[in-house]
Amino acid sequence: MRLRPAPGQALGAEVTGFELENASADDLKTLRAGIYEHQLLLLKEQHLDPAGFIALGKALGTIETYYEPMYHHPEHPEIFVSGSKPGENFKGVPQTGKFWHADYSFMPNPFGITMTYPQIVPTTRRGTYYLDMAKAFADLPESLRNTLRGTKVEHSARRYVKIRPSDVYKPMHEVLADIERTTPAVYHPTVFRHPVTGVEVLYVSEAASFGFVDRNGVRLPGEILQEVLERTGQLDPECRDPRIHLQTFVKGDLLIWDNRVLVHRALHNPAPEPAQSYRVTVHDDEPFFGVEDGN
Ligand code: 7UC
Ligand code: FE
Repeated sequence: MRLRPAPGQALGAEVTGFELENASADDLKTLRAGIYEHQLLLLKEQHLDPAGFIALGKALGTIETYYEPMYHHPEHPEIFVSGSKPGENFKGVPQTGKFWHADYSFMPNPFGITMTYPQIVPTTRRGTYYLDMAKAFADLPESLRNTLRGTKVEHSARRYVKIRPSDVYKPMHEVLADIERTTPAVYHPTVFRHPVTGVEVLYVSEAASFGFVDRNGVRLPGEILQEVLERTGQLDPECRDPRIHLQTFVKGDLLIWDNRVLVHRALHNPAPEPAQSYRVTVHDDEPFFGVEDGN
């Protein structure tokens, strides 16, 4: 097994020669450490069946099964299926994650690690954009960093939850009320220290963040959220900020990333080309929010 930082890239490392069946305890240790050191790992030439992909998740921690069954693989609910495969009797949800977000940030207890394993890779325009929110925080003006430290940020799924087949013909207000019941808004630390690397992470995304609340429960002006999103490069639909990394992949690639520090955004081919990706998400052994920065 070999782990090499991606040359000339802002983040990421490539892992070759990793085989789960033959991995030693040391290999798994290297893999786990690599997630936090490089934020994004690209494992080459993987040949895992669904059970093997789940086994890899279990080797990294405790699997979180997605709360909405519409995404579940029919035989393996631990696998979230994005996209669909023609001719198969199950379909995943097409065009997932086309917005800046951290997975499960709208939940009370998000997971630290996301893995995706593309099964059908379209020929063009398919990849995932990544942005390091520790670096983005460090780049903010000192006064803005001080304003954000010690605040909470409201996260909700409400903007991007997808209509389910069972929602058809329902009045909109019922669909919206159901979203608030199933995934009530949560208030997370806006800035926390990563439990492994110790860096300060800015936990804000365009898709899920709805504003900041100070220590006394007073809401900060909405313009502050706009400024933070603007300065971190999340408002440009073309994703031109030089800090944004576009990860492309070929069949056999398996991506593992640090879901605390990276926000990501899927790039989907708008053409109705077959595309399918499996996802397994994992709680590592560390508290998600590490130590909250109260200064
Ligand atoms: O369909 C989707 O884009 C799924 C998204 C709303 N949630 C992914 C997650 O884990 O947060
Ligand atoms: Fe995602």
